[in-house]
Amino acid sequence: MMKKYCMIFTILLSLLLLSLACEDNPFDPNGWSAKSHEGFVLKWRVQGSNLEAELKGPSTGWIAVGFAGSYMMHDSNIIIGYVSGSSVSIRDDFGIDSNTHVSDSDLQGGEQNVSDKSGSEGSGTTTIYFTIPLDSGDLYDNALSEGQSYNIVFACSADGADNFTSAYKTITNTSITI
Ligand SMILES: [Ca+2]
Ligand SMILES: [Ca+2]
Repeated sequence: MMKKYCMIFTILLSLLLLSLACEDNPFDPNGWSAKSHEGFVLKWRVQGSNLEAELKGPSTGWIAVGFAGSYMMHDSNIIIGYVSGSSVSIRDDFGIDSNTHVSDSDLQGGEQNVSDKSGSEGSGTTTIYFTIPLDSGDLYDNALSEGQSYNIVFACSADGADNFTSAYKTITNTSITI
């Protein structure tokens, strides 16, 4: 009997260690995965042909995540947002070089493809929620496929920079599997 309990305990412990070892969290019952990196936390899940996302970053100014670019912001589909009082502003951008992002609306043929926008501000942090198509067809959004790994950029401004234009304070690359 004791041996049986030992075995169950060992299996449970192994499962726990296995789940801790995975950078994403495949055991979330609602299908959410998460990535923490240098003060940023990105949560995401595929819903039909869309990607639902929540981004928390270490600034009360703007925060941003860029999907499937090359180095830093370059060629990334960037979603940037800030919260000012009760107003939440979130924009669909594109990284035209490693540290410059432009609204898709200002690029030829580009358009805004971010929906279900909301957000909140905490002590030293901002959180934004949004939905983007996995494949918008826009040249300035990068098509994503479930199960594939992508380069990700996280960036944020200094505290209080409630706009889309201030310089970044932090920028960092990582990767996720959609
Ligand atoms: Ca777009
Ligand atoms: Ca874009």
